[in-house]
Amino acid sequence: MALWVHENFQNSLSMGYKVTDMLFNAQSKFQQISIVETALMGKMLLLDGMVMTSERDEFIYHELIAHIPLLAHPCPKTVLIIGGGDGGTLREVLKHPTVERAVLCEIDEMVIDACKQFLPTIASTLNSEQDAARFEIELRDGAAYVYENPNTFDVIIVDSTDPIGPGERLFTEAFYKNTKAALTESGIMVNQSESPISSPDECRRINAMLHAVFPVVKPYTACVPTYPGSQWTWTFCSNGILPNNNTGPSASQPDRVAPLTPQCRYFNADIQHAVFALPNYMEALLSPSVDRPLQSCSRN
Ligand code: AG3
Repeated sequence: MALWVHENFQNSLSMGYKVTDMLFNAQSKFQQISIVETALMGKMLLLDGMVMTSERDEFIYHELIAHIPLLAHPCPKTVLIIGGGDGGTLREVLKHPTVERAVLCEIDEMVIDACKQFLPTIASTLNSEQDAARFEIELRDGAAYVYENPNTFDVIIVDSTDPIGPGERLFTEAFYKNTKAALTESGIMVNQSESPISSPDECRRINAMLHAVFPVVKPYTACVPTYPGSQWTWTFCSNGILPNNNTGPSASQPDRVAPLTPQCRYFNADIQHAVFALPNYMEALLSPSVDRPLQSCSRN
């Protein structure tokens, strides 16, 4: 009998993949960690039964969460990744030659170890001796780490799970305030901000909290086929720097896009702008000027 793995999303939606091999399955101090080989999507990492990444579509998520903020910053040298234990975001961050110090703050060491062993293409940087001098790993709760490191990072990337389990505290206004304080003056924060199709209320709540903390809040979107709802969002936040800013502080940016593009499968100069184009339903969902109580944001 064929073996299948299903992500059962909020008891309402099931996404299933045919499994050809079970590579790792263990309960850590924090969560259930599974890595399976699937027939269609390659190897796949699940945490507490939720799909975190797959070899087939991971590049979309990891390239967008890293290159959008890094290219908007005039010269990113210090970067903090919160979560991201699979190493995919770190791999993209270190494609930027200005980055001298990247800190990967992951709460669960077992995620890192399992991905290093069973997802080597995603965790390539974690296994690389050549890159070792440019990154360090903090086995810590990201919320505590940002609180203890004010005014330190040019870019902070929150590569978290959903707002349940260990990731929950990474979706609070208090955490966003501490993240803002951990940024340098021209700093930029990007987080993964869920799906406007499968979690519209969550998307809107995250957006409203970010607006309460950051002067610039710009959601962007793309399709990540293995996530529930498929259509996904990330949110760019800063004290004033805008994404795609070709005048002002990021004027040198086209020079940085050209050498990056051949190293990417998704990202290029057109995508850098296009991901900020929001369909009308997302604009309405996320626009701060549309004053609506959260509960009126219905699913139909
Ligand atoms: N971060 C997880 C995105 C959330 C997916 N949600 C879900 N499957 N219910 C991905 C981490 C990859 N580095």
